[in-house]
Amino acid sequence: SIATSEITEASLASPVNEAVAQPVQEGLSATPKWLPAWLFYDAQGSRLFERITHLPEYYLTRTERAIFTGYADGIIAAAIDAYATAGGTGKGRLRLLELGAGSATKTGILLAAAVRLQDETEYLPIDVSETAMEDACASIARALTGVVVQPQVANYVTDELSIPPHDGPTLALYIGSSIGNFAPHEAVAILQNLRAQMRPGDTLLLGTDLVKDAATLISAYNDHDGVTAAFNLNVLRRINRDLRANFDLASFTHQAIWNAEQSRMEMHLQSTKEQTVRVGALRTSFQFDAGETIHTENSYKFTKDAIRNLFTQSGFQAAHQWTDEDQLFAVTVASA
Ligand code: AVI
Repeated sequence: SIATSEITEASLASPVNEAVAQPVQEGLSATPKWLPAWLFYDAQGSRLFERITHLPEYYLTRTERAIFTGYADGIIAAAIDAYATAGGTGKGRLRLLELGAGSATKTGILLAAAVRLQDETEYLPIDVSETAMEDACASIARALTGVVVQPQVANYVTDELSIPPHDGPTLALYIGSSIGNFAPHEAVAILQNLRAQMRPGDTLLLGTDLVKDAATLISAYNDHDGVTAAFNLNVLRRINRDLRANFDLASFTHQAIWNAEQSRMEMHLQSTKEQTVRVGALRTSFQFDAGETIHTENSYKFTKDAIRNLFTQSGFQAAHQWTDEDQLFAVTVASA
């Protein structure tokens, strides 16, 4: 009967994921088309990103890790010194705060150095994803017994931060070139949000990818095994699933472009043919010309001057900087 089919259809239709629906509607209606980069990180996308971090072409993760391994004690000492220099009088030990749940291995290097230098350390990761944070916290707690973990679920991009007070210095970590995925004005806003919660003598450690030759950059975002291509295309699979769309992944190709003027790597998905894609949950069809692209990600690359400017604009003073010998990546500690 009609009644039965209506009930069935209503109960089978999954609720529309509004957080995904709104930006997809907006981005695919725009010219040129775009999608927000955070859409990459569903379960499959997070696994693909983890694989990217192990690729020979993707020098970022291993280079930052090598900098931490080589200079962890100096980094922790810089944070403790900055507090003393600012006249900090709190009796508590250095606390490490992290924007993003972080890769436990990289953060673990700094936490291990903090524990070595001062016995016990508080670790406060802040992330939107409770699951990502549970995983990170579990492996930190397993590997480092001297670390007291206090996770906080919050969106540091869209919401005002609220960091619990601490009777001693805080070193905030924003590593992995995560800042690079935001437009310059958004990057400043994120750091200002953090700055507003910091007290004199607190410090920020920022991991930034450096400007280098185009070939090195392009191969880091277009690897031989096609893992980055799969990561980029996965956003279409996610939209198919979350919004009942019918993207044919085989008719889009991965593009990685160095935009020297804007100092950023860009990822795009290019439609190989003229086609129409239906997004059921939006009750909308989107038209693609042959060769038309969707801009899916920016990854900004910094000069040392650009890093200094970013700090100045957001109320920090760069204090110490460490790089690898090939000047691929920079780790900078700045004080509030
Ligand atoms: C997470 N983020 C810093 C990565 C980057 O390099 O911008 C994401 C990524 N995109 C392609 N490969 C890796």
